[in-house]
Amino acid sequence: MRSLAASLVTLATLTASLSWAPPLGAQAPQVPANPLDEQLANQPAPWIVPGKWGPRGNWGRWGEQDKRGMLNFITPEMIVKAAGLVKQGKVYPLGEEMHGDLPRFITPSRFGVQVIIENDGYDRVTQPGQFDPKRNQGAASYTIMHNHVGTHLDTFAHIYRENALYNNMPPPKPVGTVHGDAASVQFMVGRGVLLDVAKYKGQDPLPSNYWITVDDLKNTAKAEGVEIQKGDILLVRTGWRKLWDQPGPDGRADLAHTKYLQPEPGVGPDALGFLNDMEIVAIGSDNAAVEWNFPLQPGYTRRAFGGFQGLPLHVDFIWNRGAYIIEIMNLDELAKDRAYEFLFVVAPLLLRGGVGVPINPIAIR
Ligand code: UVW
Repeated sequence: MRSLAASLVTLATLTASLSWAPPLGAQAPQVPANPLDEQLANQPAPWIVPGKWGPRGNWGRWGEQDKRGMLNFITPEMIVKAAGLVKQGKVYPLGEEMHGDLPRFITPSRFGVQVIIENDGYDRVTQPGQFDPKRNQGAASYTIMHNHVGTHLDTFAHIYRENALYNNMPPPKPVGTVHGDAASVQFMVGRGVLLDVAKYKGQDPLPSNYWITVDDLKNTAKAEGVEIQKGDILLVRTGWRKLWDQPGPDGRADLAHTKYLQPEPGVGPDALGFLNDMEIVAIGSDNAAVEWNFPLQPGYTRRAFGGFQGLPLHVDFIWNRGAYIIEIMNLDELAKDRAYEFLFVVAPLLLRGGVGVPINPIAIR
């Protein structure tokens, strides 16, 4: 009985990991290299090139105790300038609604959000169906939620190497993580720029596993008549979010979200140098991981940076540069209005120990 339970746990763990990890070699024939990936094969990974301020890219740039990384780059003057983009008073919520079947990856271990109404709440003071005019009625709820579902911010504790987070902070532990957590972010306010690559390429959504090149980013900005500036928060639209609710081949609801859970279009690692030069503080997208080849195409072996098999944009942004990643955004209204630059605001839940945090970013113009 015990060994049956152990096997079931192993099977469940294996199923969970297979939903995004490369399948075992025997099951997945090798896939030829993407030529863009091959071109970067002999380039050093950005995080192994010594930084200007310390042993890594931005480590030490804002002092040894700093927990906010690139957010320090945005000065009060830059916020005043970004606020000057507000001309119409139009506000765009960029978060997905949170519910039991919200977009997410790494299923089934990442379940939907469960909101539970407490069952001994205010209504207990009256009998069911009765109303006491001398009292109010009310309710309260609690929530069970994975922190990396729906629209969420990845904090520094999410990705680390060599047993240290960005800025040499200690890695997260089950209780008492206070480094690189959601509470350390405090706020994110600055100039936001939407790069609607799906519109620029005339394919909405972009094809599965499409590599968004650095030229795609620059050319999209040019086509939109907007300039990418130092310290920006860049939002890259792929159009992929609409696939979450696509019906199955029989035209009925696809509860497995088969189309969404394919390798998604995303930003290729050739863009990392440019994003670093432009001091990009955060990058967000309407896909699951912002970057190219997530989930990893079955049978694919990565070539860039000497065959690094992790997520290069995640390592460079979060670990090396102390920059932020926002995933599963809803950028459709902004795109519809061709709103390409705006004041961007995130006030994350100050969740101590939260490695990720669901957010509803706001664009205002
Ligand atoms: C990745 O970082 C790939 O995604 P998430 O934040 O959902 O774990």
